[in-house]
Amino acid sequence: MSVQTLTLATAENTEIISHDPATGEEVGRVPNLSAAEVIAAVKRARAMQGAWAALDFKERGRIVMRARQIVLDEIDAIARLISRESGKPLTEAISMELTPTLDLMQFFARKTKKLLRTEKLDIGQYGLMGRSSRIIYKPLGVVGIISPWNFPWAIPLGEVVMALMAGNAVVLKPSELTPLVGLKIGEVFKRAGLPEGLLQVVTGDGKTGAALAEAGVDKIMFTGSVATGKRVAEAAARQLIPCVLELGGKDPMIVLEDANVLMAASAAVWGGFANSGQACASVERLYVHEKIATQFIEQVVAQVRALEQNIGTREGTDIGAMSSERQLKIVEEHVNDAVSQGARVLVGGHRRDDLGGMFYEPTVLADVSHQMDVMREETFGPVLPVMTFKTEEEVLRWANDSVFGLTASVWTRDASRGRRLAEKIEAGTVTVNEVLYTHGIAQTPWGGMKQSGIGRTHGRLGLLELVAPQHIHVNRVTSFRDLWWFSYTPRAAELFRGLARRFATGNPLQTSLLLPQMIRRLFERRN
Ligand code: TXE
Repeated sequence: MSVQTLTLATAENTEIISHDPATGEEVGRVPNLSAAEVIAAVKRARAMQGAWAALDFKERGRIVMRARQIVLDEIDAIARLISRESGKPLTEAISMELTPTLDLMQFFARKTKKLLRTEKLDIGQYGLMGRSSRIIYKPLGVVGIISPWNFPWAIPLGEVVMALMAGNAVVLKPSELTPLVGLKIGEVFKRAGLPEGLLQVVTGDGKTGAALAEAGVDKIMFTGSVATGKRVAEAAARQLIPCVLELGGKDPMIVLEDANVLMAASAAVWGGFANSGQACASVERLYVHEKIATQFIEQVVAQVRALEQNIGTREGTDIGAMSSERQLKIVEEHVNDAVSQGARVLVGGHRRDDLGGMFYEPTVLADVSHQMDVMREETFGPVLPVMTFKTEEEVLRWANDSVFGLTASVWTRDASRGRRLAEKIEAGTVTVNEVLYTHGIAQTPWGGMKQSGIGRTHGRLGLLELVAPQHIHVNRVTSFRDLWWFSYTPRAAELFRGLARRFATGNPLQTSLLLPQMIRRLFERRN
Protein backbone atom coordinates (compact mmCIF):
# COMPACT_ATOMS: atom_id res chain seq x y z
CA MET A 1 0.00 0.00 0.00
CA SER A 2 1.48 3.35 -0.96
CA VAL A 3 1.88 6.27 1.38
CA GLN A 4 -0.41 8.31 -0.84
CA THR A 5 -3.41 5.97 -0.69
CA LEU A 6 -3.10 5.73 3.08
CA THR A 7 -3.04 9.48 3.49
CA LEU A 8 -6.08 9.85 1.25
CA ALA A 9 -7.96 7.18 3.15
CA THR A 10 -7.33 8.76 6.52
CA ALA A 11 -8.11 12.24 5.19
CA GLU A 12 -11.77 11.18 5.03
CA ASN A 13 -11.64 9.77 8.54
CA THR A 14 -9.17 11.70 10.61
CA GLU A 15 -10.57 10.88 14.03
CA ILE A 16 -11.34 7.75 16.02
CA ILE A 17 -14.05 7.88 18.66
CA SER A 18 -13.51 5.47 21.52
CA HIS A 19 -16.69 4.09 23.12
CA ASP A 20 -17.37 2.26 26.36
CA PRO A 21 -18.75 -1.09 25.12
CA ALA A 22 -20.77 -1.51 28.32
CA THR A 23 -22.70 1.76 28.02
CA GLY A 24 -22.07 3.07 24.53
CA GLU A 25 -20.79 6.34 26.03
CA GLU A 26 -17.96 8.18 24.32
CA VAL A 27 -14.71 7.82 26.28
CA GLY A 28 -12.68 10.14 24.07
CA ARG A 29 -11.38 10.99 20.59
CA VAL A 30 -7.96 10.49 19.09
CA PRO A 31 -6.41 11.21 15.70
CA ASN A 32 -6.38 8.51 13.04
CA LEU A 33 -2.81 9.06 11.93
CA SER A 34 -1.68 8.87 8.31
CA ALA A 35 1.25 6.90 6.93
CA ALA A 36 3.24 10.11 6.55
CA GLU A 37 2.76 10.87 10.25
CA VAL A 38 3.80 7.35 11.22
CA ILE A 39 6.94 7.59 9.08
CA ALA A 40 7.78 10.90 10.75
CA ALA A 41 7.34 9.28 14.19
CA VAL A 42 9.75 6.47 13.28
CA LYS A 43 12.30 9.06 12.07
CA ARG A 44 12.02 11.00 15.35
CA ALA A 45 12.44 7.76 17.31
CA ARG A 46 15.52 6.84 15.31
CA ALA A 47 17.11 10.22 15.92
CA MET A 48 16.80 9.74 19.68
CA GLN A 49 17.74 6.07 19.95
CA GLY A 50 21.54 6.35 19.85
CA ALA A 51 21.75 8.55 22.92
CA TRP A 52 19.33 6.26 24.79
CA ALA A 53 21.37 3.16 23.91
CA ALA A 54 24.49 4.91 25.22
CA LEU A 55 22.98 5.16 28.73
CA ASP A 56 23.71 2.32 31.09
CA PHE A 57 21.04 -0.13 32.27
CA LYS A 58 20.80 1.60 35.64
CA GLU A 59 19.87 4.93 34.10
CA ARG A 60 17.26 3.37 31.84
CA GLY A 61 15.98 1.33 34.77
CA ARG A 62 15.56 4.50 36.85
CA ILE A 63 13.09 5.90 34.33
CA VAL A 64 11.15 2.62 34.17
CA MET A 65 10.97 2.57 37.99
CA ARG A 66 9.72 6.17 38.00
CA ALA A 67 7.02 5.18 35.49
CA ARG A 68 6.15 2.29 37.80
CA GLN A 69 5.66 4.70 40.69
CA ILE A 70 3.34 6.88 38.61
CA VAL A 71 1.25 3.82 37.71
CA LEU A 72 1.09 2.80 41.37
CA ASP A 73 0.03 6.29 42.45
CA GLU A 74 -2.71 6.40 39.82
CA ILE A 75 -3.71 2.76 39.75
CA ASP A 76 -7.44 3.34 40.28
CA ALA A 77 -7.76 5.99 37.58
CA ILE A 78 -5.83 3.84 35.09
CA ALA A 79 -7.91 0.76 35.97
CA ARG A 80 -11.05 2.79 35.38
CA LEU A 81 -9.85 3.90 31.97
CA ILE A 82 -8.97 0.30 31.03
CA SER A 83 -12.37 -0.88 32.25
CA ARG A 84 -14.25 1.85 30.37
CA GLU A 85 -12.46 1.33 27.07
CA SER A 86 -12.42 -2.47 27.08
CA GLY A 87 -15.52 -3.40 29.10
CA LYS A 88 -13.64 -5.58 31.61
CA PRO A 89 -14.32 -5.46 35.36
CA LEU A 90 -12.28 -2.95 37.38
CA THR A 91 -10.98 -5.72 39.61
CA GLU A 92 -9.70 -7.59 36.58
CA ALA A 93 -8.03 -4.45 35.18
CA ILE A 94 -6.06 -4.35 38.42
CA SER A 95 -5.43 -8.09 38.85
CA MET A 96 -4.75 -9.09 35.24
CA GLU A 97 -3.34 -5.92 33.68
CA LEU A 98 -1.80 -3.61 36.26
CA THR A 99 -0.42 -5.91 38.96
CA PRO A 100 1.54 -8.15 36.56
CA THR A 101 2.97 -5.20 34.65
CA LEU A 102 4.08 -3.42 37.83
CA ASP A 103 6.01 -6.57 38.66
CA LEU A 104 7.33 -6.79 35.10
CA MET A 105 8.54 -3.18 35.30
CA GLN A 106 10.57 -3.76 38.44
CA PHE A 107 11.89 -7.07 37.10
CA PHE A 108 13.22 -5.75 33.78
CA ALA A 109 14.37 -2.44 35.32
CA ARG A 110 16.58 -4.40 37.73
CA LYS A 111 17.47 -7.54 35.81
CA THR A 112 17.95 -6.59 32.15
CA LYS A 113 21.65 -5.95 32.71
CA LYS A 114 22.10 -9.48 34.02
CA LEU A 115 19.86 -11.07 31.40
CA LEU A 116 21.81 -9.37 28.59
CA ARG A 117 25.29 -9.70 30.02
CA THR A 118 28.11 -10.57 27.66
CA GLU A 119 28.34 -14.32 27.15
CA LYS A 120 31.66 -16.15 26.78
CA LEU A 121 31.37 -19.15 24.51
CA ASP A 122 33.21 -22.43 24.88
CA ILE A 123 34.76 -22.84 21.43
CA GLY A 124 36.43 -26.16 22.13
CA GLN A 125 39.82 -26.75 20.50
CA TYR A 126 39.86 -23.24 18.98
CA GLY A 127 40.13 -21.96 22.54
CA LEU A 128 43.35 -23.96 22.95
CA MET A 129 44.62 -22.17 19.87
CA GLY A 130 44.49 -18.79 21.66
CA ARG A 131 41.10 -17.65 20.41
CA SER A 132 38.05 -16.54 22.34
CA SER A 133 34.44 -15.76 21.43
CA ARG A 134 31.87 -13.61 23.14
CA ILE A 135 28.33 -12.59 22.36
CA ILE A 136 27.24 -9.07 23.12
CA TYR A 137 23.64 -7.96 22.82
CA LYS A 138 22.98 -4.70 21.00
CA PRO A 139 19.71 -2.82 20.66
CA LEU A 140 17.86 -3.28 17.37
CA GLY A 141 17.08 0.40 16.85
CA VAL A 142 13.40 1.27 16.50
CA VAL A 143 10.84 -1.38 17.46
CA GLY A 144 7.27 -1.11 16.15
CA ILE A 145 4.63 -2.54 18.48
CA ILE A 146 1.13 -3.22 17.16
CA SER A 147 -1.25 -4.28 19.90
CA PRO A 148 -4.83 -5.49 20.38
CA TRP A 149 -7.79 -4.43 22.53
CA ASN A 150 -8.20 -7.42 24.84
CA PHE A 151 -5.34 -6.51 27.20
CA PRO A 152 -4.80 -2.92 26.05
CA TRP A 153 -2.40 -2.17 28.91
CA ALA A 154 -0.56 -5.39 29.76
CA ILE A 155 0.30 -6.57 26.24
CA PRO A 156 1.92 -3.38 24.90
CA LEU A 157 3.36 -2.24 28.21
CA GLY A 158 5.42 -5.39 28.73
CA GLU A 159 6.89 -5.10 25.25
CA VAL A 160 7.52 -1.35 25.65
CA VAL A 161 9.45 -1.91 28.89
CA MET A 162 11.57 -4.76 27.49
CA ALA A 163 12.32 -2.85 24.26
CA LEU A 164 13.31 0.33 26.12
CA MET A 165 15.42 -1.52 28.69
CA ALA A 166 17.28 -3.22 25.83
CA GLY A 167 18.15 0.24 24.47
CA ASN A 168 15.61 0.59 21.67
CA ALA A 169 13.21 3.37 20.75
CA VAL A 170 9.56 2.36 20.36
CA VAL A 171 6.64 3.37 18.18
CA LEU A 172 3.43 1.86 19.53
CA LYS A 173 0.17 1.50 17.59
CA PRO A 174 -2.58 0.58 20.05
CA SER A 175 -5.87 -0.96 18.93
CA GLU A 176 -8.42 1.46 17.52
CA LEU A 177 -10.86 0.12 20.14
CA THR A 178 -8.61 1.10 23.06
CA PRO A 179 -6.44 4.02 21.90
CA LEU A 180 -6.74 6.04 25.13
CA VAL A 181 -5.11 3.27 27.16
CA GLY A 182 -2.28 3.28 24.60
CA LEU A 183 -1.88 7.04 24.93
CA LYS A 184 -1.85 6.64 28.71
CA ILE A 185 1.20 4.37 28.44
CA GLY A 186 2.99 7.09 26.46
CA GLU A 187 1.96 9.77 28.97
CA VAL A 188 3.21 7.77 31.96
CA PHE A 189 6.68 7.35 30.45
CA LYS A 190 6.82 11.00 29.41
CA ARG A 191 6.08 12.08 32.97
CA ALA A 192 8.68 9.62 34.23
CA GLY A 193 11.30 11.58 32.29
CA LEU A 194 11.76 9.41 29.21
CA PRO A 195 13.38 11.67 26.61
CA GLU A 196 10.93 12.95 24.00
CA GLY A 197 10.61 10.76 20.91
CA LEU A 198 11.81 7.49 22.45
CA LEU A 199 8.29 6.17 22.96
CA GLN A 200 5.68 7.47 20.56
CA VAL A 201 2.11 6.30 20.48
CA VAL A 202 0.56 6.53 17.03
CA THR A 203 -3.20 6.14 17.23
CA GLY A 204 -5.22 4.92 14.30
CA ASP A 205 -6.96 1.99 12.68
CA GLY A 206 -5.63 -0.98 10.72
CA LYS A 207 -4.22 1.33 8.03
CA THR A 208 -2.08 3.09 10.63
CA GLY A 209 -0.91 -0.36 11.80
CA ALA A 210 -0.08 -1.35 8.22
CA ALA A 211 1.77 1.95 7.81
CA LEU A 212 3.85 1.27 10.93
CA ALA A 213 4.80 -2.16 9.61
CA GLU A 214 6.16 -0.47 6.44
CA ALA A 215 7.60 2.66 8.07
CA GLY A 216 11.23 1.55 8.34
CA VAL A 217 11.25 0.02 11.85
CA ASP A 218 13.84 -2.64 12.69
CA LYS A 219 11.40 -5.18 14.12
CA ILE A 220 7.65 -5.54 14.50
CA MET A 221 6.07 -6.98 17.62
CA PHE A 222 2.48 -7.84 16.67
CA THR A 223 -0.35 -9.25 18.76
CA GLY A 224 -3.73 -9.88 17.16
CA SER A 225 -5.52 -12.13 14.70
CA VAL A 226 -3.94 -14.76 12.46
CA ALA A 227 -5.16 -12.98 9.31
CA THR A 228 -3.59 -9.65 10.27
CA GLY A 229 -0.50 -11.42 11.58
CA LYS A 230 0.07 -12.91 8.12
CA ARG A 231 -0.22 -9.43 6.58
CA VAL A 232 2.35 -8.10 9.06
CA ALA A 233 4.66 -11.03 8.27
CA GLU A 234 4.35 -10.23 4.55
CA ALA A 235 5.25 -6.60 5.19
CA ALA A 236 8.23 -7.73 7.29
CA ALA A 237 9.34 -10.15 4.55
CA ARG A 238 9.22 -7.38 1.92
CA GLN A 239 11.67 -5.37 4.00
CA LEU A 240 13.56 -8.41 5.32
CA ILE A 241 13.04 -7.35 8.92
CA PRO A 242 12.10 -9.75 11.73
CA CYS A 243 8.73 -9.89 13.44
CA VAL A 244 7.24 -11.56 16.48
CA LEU A 245 3.65 -12.69 16.02
CA GLU A 246 1.44 -13.42 19.03
CA LEU A 247 -1.75 -14.71 17.48
CA GLY A 248 -4.83 -16.54 18.62
CA GLY A 249 -5.46 -19.77 20.46
CA LYS A 250 -8.02 -22.54 20.87
CA ASP A 251 -6.63 -23.63 24.18
CA PRO A 252 -7.60 -27.03 25.57
CA MET A 253 -8.05 -27.86 29.26
CA ILE A 254 -7.78 -31.54 30.11
CA VAL A 255 -9.27 -32.74 33.39
CA LEU A 256 -8.06 -36.24 34.29
CA GLU A 257 -10.06 -38.61 36.51
CA ASP A 258 -7.75 -37.98 39.51
CA ALA A 259 -8.08 -34.18 39.44
CA ASN A 260 -9.42 -32.16 42.34
CA VAL A 261 -12.88 -31.54 40.89
CA LEU A 262 -13.67 -28.34 42.77
CA MET A 263 -10.31 -26.76 41.87
CA ALA A 264 -10.50 -27.82 38.23
CA ALA A 265 -14.10 -26.62 37.87
CA SER A 266 -13.27 -23.23 39.43
CA ALA A 267 -10.25 -22.93 37.13
CA ALA A 268 -12.34 -23.78 34.07
CA VAL A 269 -14.85 -21.07 34.96
CA TRP A 270 -12.15 -18.44 35.54
CA GLY A 271 -10.02 -19.59 32.58
CA GLY A 272 -13.02 -19.59 30.28
CA PHE A 273 -14.79 -16.44 31.38
CA ALA A 274 -12.20 -13.97 32.73
CA ASN A 275 -12.15 -10.93 30.44
CA SER A 276 -15.37 -12.36 28.92
CA GLY A 277 -13.26 -15.11 27.39
CA GLN A 278 -11.34 -12.58 25.30
CA ALA A 279 -7.84 -13.76 26.10
CA CYS A 280 -5.61 -15.58 23.65
CA ALA A 281 -5.01 -18.14 26.43
CA SER A 282 -8.68 -18.48 27.48
CA VAL A 283 -9.94 -22.02 27.91
CA GLU A 284 -11.73 -22.59 24.61
CA ARG A 285 -12.07 -26.38 24.75
CA LEU A 286 -12.76 -28.35 27.89
CA TYR A 287 -12.14 -32.12 27.99
CA VAL A 288 -13.17 -33.96 31.13
CA HIS A 289 -12.73 -37.64 31.95
CA GLU A 290 -16.06 -39.52 31.76
CA LYS A 291 -15.67 -40.88 35.32
CA ILE A 292 -15.94 -37.43 36.89
CA ALA A 293 -17.83 -35.64 34.09
CA THR A 294 -21.27 -35.42 35.77
CA GLN A 295 -19.94 -34.08 39.05
CA PHE A 296 -17.51 -31.71 37.30
CA ILE A 297 -20.06 -30.26 34.88
CA GLU A 298 -22.60 -29.73 37.69
CA GLN A 299 -19.95 -27.79 39.61
CA VAL A 300 -19.05 -25.68 36.56
CA VAL A 301 -22.69 -24.83 35.83
CA ALA A 302 -23.40 -23.94 39.48
CA GLN A 303 -20.41 -21.60 39.55
CA VAL A 304 -21.37 -19.98 36.25
CA ARG A 305 -24.88 -19.29 37.56
CA ALA A 306 -23.34 -17.46 40.51
CA LEU A 307 -21.29 -15.08 38.32
CA GLU A 308 -22.30 -11.44 38.48
CA GLN A 309 -22.48 -9.92 34.99
CA ASN A 310 -22.68 -6.16 34.79
CA ILE A 311 -20.92 -2.95 33.76
CA GLY A 312 -17.21 -3.38 34.50
CA THR A 313 -16.87 -0.23 36.58
CA ARG A 314 -19.60 -1.39 39.03
CA GLU A 315 -18.26 -2.96 42.18
CA GLY A 316 -18.79 -6.72 42.40
CA THR A 317 -18.90 -7.35 38.66
CA ASP A 318 -17.33 -10.68 37.66
CA ILE A 319 -18.02 -10.52 33.95
CA GLY A 320 -18.18 -7.29 32.01
CA ALA A 321 -19.06 -6.38 28.45
CA MET A 322 -17.37 -7.77 25.38
CA SER A 323 -15.19 -5.35 23.48
CA SER A 324 -17.22 -4.89 20.33
CA GLU A 325 -20.36 -5.79 18.44
CA ARG A 326 -18.16 -7.65 15.92
CA GLN A 327 -16.73 -9.86 18.63
CA LEU A 328 -20.16 -10.52 20.12
CA LYS A 329 -21.46 -11.59 16.69
CA ILE A 330 -18.68 -14.21 16.37
CA VAL A 331 -19.80 -15.66 19.71
CA GLU A 332 -23.45 -15.75 18.60
CA GLU A 333 -22.49 -17.43 15.34
CA HIS A 334 -20.41 -20.12 17.08
CA VAL A 335 -23.09 -20.89 19.67
CA ASN A 336 -25.89 -20.96 17.08
CA ASP A 337 -23.88 -23.14 14.73
CA ALA A 338 -23.13 -25.61 17.56
CA VAL A 339 -26.78 -25.74 18.68
CA SER A 340 -27.95 -26.29 15.09
CA GLN A 341 -25.63 -29.34 14.98
CA GLY A 342 -26.96 -30.82 18.23
CA ALA A 343 -25.05 -29.08 21.03
CA ARG A 344 -26.92 -28.51 24.30
CA VAL A 345 -26.79 -25.19 26.16
CA LEU A 346 -26.34 -25.99 29.87
CA VAL A 347 -26.33 -22.36 30.94
CA GLY A 348 -26.32 -19.02 29.11
CA GLY A 349 -26.59 -18.98 25.34
CA HIS A 350 -27.90 -15.47 24.75
CA ARG A 351 -27.01 -11.83 24.44
CA ARG A 352 -27.88 -9.78 27.56
CA ASP A 353 -30.01 -7.01 26.02
CA ASP A 354 -31.26 -5.98 29.48
CA LEU A 355 -27.81 -4.59 30.33
CA GLY A 356 -27.76 -2.32 27.29
CA GLY A 357 -24.20 -2.79 26.00
CA MET A 358 -22.18 -5.62 24.43
CA PHE A 359 -22.99 -8.33 26.95
CA TYR A 360 -23.15 -12.06 26.23
CA GLU A 361 -24.08 -14.53 28.95
CA PRO A 362 -21.36 -16.88 30.17
CA THR A 363 -22.28 -20.04 28.31
CA VAL A 364 -21.53 -23.73 28.79
CA LEU A 365 -22.17 -26.14 25.90
CA ALA A 366 -22.34 -29.95 26.05
CA ASP A 367 -22.62 -32.54 23.25
CA VAL A 368 -20.15 -30.69 21.06
CA SER A 369 -17.76 -32.21 18.52
CA HIS A 370 -14.70 -31.25 16.52
CA GLN A 371 -16.94 -30.74 13.48
CA MET A 372 -18.30 -27.54 15.04
CA ASP A 373 -16.74 -24.07 14.66
CA VAL A 374 -16.91 -23.65 18.44
CA MET A 375 -14.29 -26.43 18.78
CA ARG A 376 -12.14 -25.41 15.81
CA GLU A 377 -12.09 -21.62 15.40
CA GLU A 378 -11.13 -19.03 17.94
CA THR A 379 -14.37 -17.90 19.61
CA PHE A 380 -12.75 -15.30 21.85
CA GLY A 381 -15.84 -14.97 23.99
CA PRO A 382 -17.57 -16.32 27.11
CA VAL A 383 -18.23 -19.83 25.81
CA LEU A 384 -17.04 -23.07 27.35
CA PRO A 385 -17.73 -26.16 25.19
CA VAL A 386 -17.26 -29.47 27.07
CA MET A 387 -16.47 -32.94 25.75
CA THR A 388 -15.87 -36.12 27.75
CA PHE A 389 -13.05 -38.57 27.08
CA LYS A 390 -12.13 -42.13 28.02
CA THR A 391 -8.35 -42.45 27.52
CA GLU A 392 -5.22 -40.31 27.58
CA GLU A 393 -4.49 -41.22 23.95
CA GLU A 394 -7.93 -40.03 22.87
CA VAL A 395 -7.72 -36.71 24.69
CA LEU A 396 -4.19 -36.03 23.48
CA ARG A 397 -5.33 -36.59 19.91
CA TRP A 398 -8.18 -34.10 20.42
CA ALA A 399 -6.02 -31.56 22.21
CA ASN A 400 -3.57 -31.55 19.29
CA ASP A 401 -6.33 -31.53 16.68
CA SER A 402 -6.11 -27.76 16.16
CA VAL A 403 -4.29 -25.33 13.92
CA PHE A 404 -3.51 -23.34 17.06
CA GLY A 405 -1.02 -24.08 19.84
CA LEU A 406 -0.72 -21.25 22.33
CA THR A 407 -1.43 -22.69 25.79
CA ALA A 408 -3.02 -25.81 27.27
CA SER A 409 -3.60 -27.17 30.75
CA VAL A 410 -3.67 -30.59 32.38
CA TRP A 411 -5.41 -31.24 35.71
CA THR A 412 -4.33 -34.15 37.91
CA ARG A 413 -3.19 -34.84 41.47
CA ASP A 414 -0.19 -36.70 40.00
CA ALA A 415 2.31 -34.01 39.01
CA SER A 416 4.62 -36.35 37.08
CA ARG A 417 1.71 -37.75 35.09
CA GLY A 418 0.70 -34.14 34.37
CA ARG A 419 4.20 -33.26 33.21
CA ARG A 420 4.39 -36.34 31.00
CA LEU A 421 1.13 -35.45 29.25
CA ALA A 422 2.08 -31.77 29.05
CA GLU A 423 5.17 -32.63 27.02
CA LYS A 424 2.99 -34.35 24.41
CA ILE A 425 0.78 -31.33 23.79
CA GLU A 426 1.61 -29.01 20.89
CA ALA A 427 1.50 -25.62 22.63
CA GLY A 428 3.94 -22.87 23.58
CA THR A 429 2.97 -23.09 27.26
CA VAL A 430 1.39 -26.06 29.04
CA THR A 431 0.43 -25.70 32.68
CA VAL A 432 -0.34 -28.47 35.15
CA ASN A 433 -3.05 -27.55 37.70
CA GLU A 434 -2.94 -23.93 36.53
CA VAL A 435 -4.63 -21.98 33.81
CA LEU A 436 -4.31 -18.80 31.75
CA TYR A 437 -2.18 -16.68 34.07
CA THR A 438 1.45 -17.20 33.01
CA HIS A 439 1.44 -14.16 30.71
CA GLY A 440 1.52 -12.39 34.06
CA ILE A 441 4.89 -13.90 35.01
CA ALA A 442 7.63 -11.59 33.73
CA GLN A 443 10.26 -14.34 33.89
CA THR A 444 8.55 -16.93 31.68
CA PRO A 445 8.39 -16.92 27.87
CA TRP A 446 5.10 -16.33 26.11
CA GLY A 447 4.37 -17.43 22.57
CA GLY A 448 2.77 -20.09 20.45
CA MET A 449 3.34 -23.04 18.17
CA LYS A 450 1.57 -23.64 14.84
CA GLN A 451 -0.79 -20.78 13.83
CA SER A 452 -0.56 -19.24 17.29
CA GLY A 453 2.52 -17.37 16.21
CA ILE A 454 6.23 -16.98 15.85
CA GLY A 455 8.73 -15.85 18.48
CA ARG A 456 8.36 -15.10 22.15
CA THR A 457 7.62 -12.18 24.44
CA HIS A 458 8.47 -12.02 28.17
CA GLY A 459 11.28 -13.76 30.02
CA ARG A 460 14.84 -13.92 28.71
CA LEU A 461 13.66 -15.45 25.43
CA GLY A 462 11.34 -12.48 24.94
CA LEU A 463 14.08 -10.01 25.77
CA LEU A 464 16.39 -11.68 23.25
CA GLU A 465 13.81 -10.85 20.54
CA LEU A 466 14.56 -7.18 21.17
CA VAL A 467 18.32 -7.26 20.68
CA ALA A 468 20.79 -8.16 17.96
CA PRO A 469 23.36 -10.71 19.15
CA GLN A 470 26.84 -9.82 17.95
CA HIS A 471 29.66 -12.35 17.97
CA ILE A 472 33.10 -10.91 18.79
CA HIS A 473 35.97 -13.31 18.06
CA VAL A 474 39.52 -12.50 19.18
CA ASN A 475 42.78 -14.28 18.29
CA ARG A 476 45.48 -13.47 20.81
CA VAL A 477 48.20 -15.24 18.81
CA THR A 478 49.43 -12.49 16.52
CA SER A 479 52.76 -13.85 15.27
CA PHE A 480 51.76 -16.96 13.28
CA ARG A 481 49.67 -17.33 10.18
CA ASP A 482 46.72 -19.71 10.46
CA LEU A 483 47.30 -23.27 9.32
CA TRP A 484 44.50 -23.02 6.76
CA TRP A 485 45.61 -19.82 5.04
CA PHE A 486 47.51 -19.86 1.75
CA SER A 487 49.75 -21.51 0.49
CA TYR A 488 48.08 -24.84 -0.27
CA THR A 489 51.24 -26.94 -0.56
CA PRO A 490 51.13 -30.77 -0.85
CA ARG A 491 52.16 -30.97 2.79
CA ALA A 492 49.28 -28.69 3.78
CA ALA A 493 46.82 -30.97 1.97
CA GLU A 494 48.22 -33.92 3.87
CA LEU A 495 47.87 -32.08 7.20
CA PHE A 496 44.24 -31.11 6.48
CA ARG A 497 43.43 -34.74 5.73
CA GLY A 498 44.83 -35.62 9.13
CA LEU A 499 42.96 -32.78 10.82
CA ALA A 500 39.72 -33.85 9.18
CA ARG A 501 40.05 -37.15 11.00
CA ARG A 502 41.55 -36.02 14.31
CA PHE A 503 40.48 -32.42 14.99
CA ALA A 504 36.93 -33.30 14.07
CA THR A 505 36.78 -35.87 16.88
CA GLY A 506 36.62 -32.89 19.26
CA ASN A 507 39.35 -34.54 21.32
CA PRO A 508 42.52 -32.41 21.83
CA LEU A 509 44.58 -35.54 22.54
CA GLN A 510 43.78 -36.85 19.06
CA THR A 511 44.69 -33.49 17.53
CA SER A 512 47.94 -33.34 19.48
CA LEU A 513 49.17 -36.38 17.51
CA LEU A 514 49.44 -33.98 14.57
CA LEU A 515 51.52 -31.39 16.46
CA PRO A 516 54.78 -32.01 14.60
CA GLN A 517 53.07 -31.52 11.20
CA MET A 518 51.28 -28.45 12.50
CA ILE A 519 54.47 -26.84 13.74
CA ARG A 520 56.15 -27.56 10.41
CA ARG A 521 53.20 -25.98 8.62
CA LEU A 522 53.47 -22.80 10.67
CA PHE A 523 56.83 -22.10 9.09
CA GLU A 524 56.06 -23.46 5.66
CA ARG A 525 54.81 -20.81 3.17
CA ARG A 526 55.81 -19.95 -0.37
CA ASN A 527 56.70 -16.42 0.75
O1 TXE B 1 -7.63 -8.09 15.43
P1 TXE B 1 -6.59 -7.46 14.43
P2 TXE B 1 -9.18 -7.79 15.61
C1 TXE B 1 -8.28 -12.54 17.50
C2 TXE B 1 -9.67 -12.83 18.00
C3 TXE B 1 -10.51 -11.79 17.36
C4 TXE B 1 -9.81 -11.60 16.03
C5 TXE B 1 -10.02 -10.25 15.37
O2 TXE B 1 -10.08 -14.10 17.53
O3 TXE B 1 -11.82 -12.19 17.14
O4 TXE B 1 -8.45 -11.76 16.34
O5 TXE B 1 -9.68 -9.17 16.23
C6 TXE B 1 -3.94 -3.71 13.83
N1 TXE B 1 -1.31 -4.22 9.46
N2 TXE B 1 -7.50 -11.77 18.44
O6 TXE B 1 -9.81 -7.58 14.29
O7 TXE B 1 -7.25 -6.92 13.22
C7 TXE B 1 -5.18 -3.24 14.52
O8 TXE B 1 -5.41 -1.87 14.28
C8 TXE B 1 -0.87 -3.95 10.70
C9 TXE B 1 -6.54 -12.51 19.20
O9 TXE B 1 -9.35 -6.71 16.56
O10 TXE B 1 -5.53 -8.47 14.25
C10 TXE B 1 -4.87 -3.61 15.96
O11 TXE B 1 -4.03 -2.63 16.54
N3 TXE B 1 -1.70 -3.83 11.75
C11 TXE B 1 -5.60 -11.64 19.89
C12 TXE B 1 -4.10 -4.93 15.82
O12 TXE B 1 -3.63 -4.94 14.47
C13 TXE B 1 -3.02 -3.99 11.54
C14 TXE B 1 -6.02 -10.33 20.37
C15 TXE B 1 -4.93 -6.19 16.08
O13 TXE B 1 -6.03 -6.19 15.24
C16 TXE B 1 -3.53 -4.26 10.25
C17 TXE B 1 -6.97 -9.70 19.50
C18 TXE B 1 -2.61 -4.39 9.19
N4 TXE B 1 -2.99 -4.70 7.93
C19 TXE B 1 -7.68 -10.44 18.60
N5 TXE B 1 -4.87 -4.40 10.36
C20 TXE B 1 -4.59 -12.27 20.78
N6 TXE B 1 -3.57 -12.91 20.22
O14 TXE B 1 -4.64 -12.15 21.98
C21 TXE B 1 -5.18 -4.20 11.65
N7 TXE B 1 -4.08 -3.95 12.38
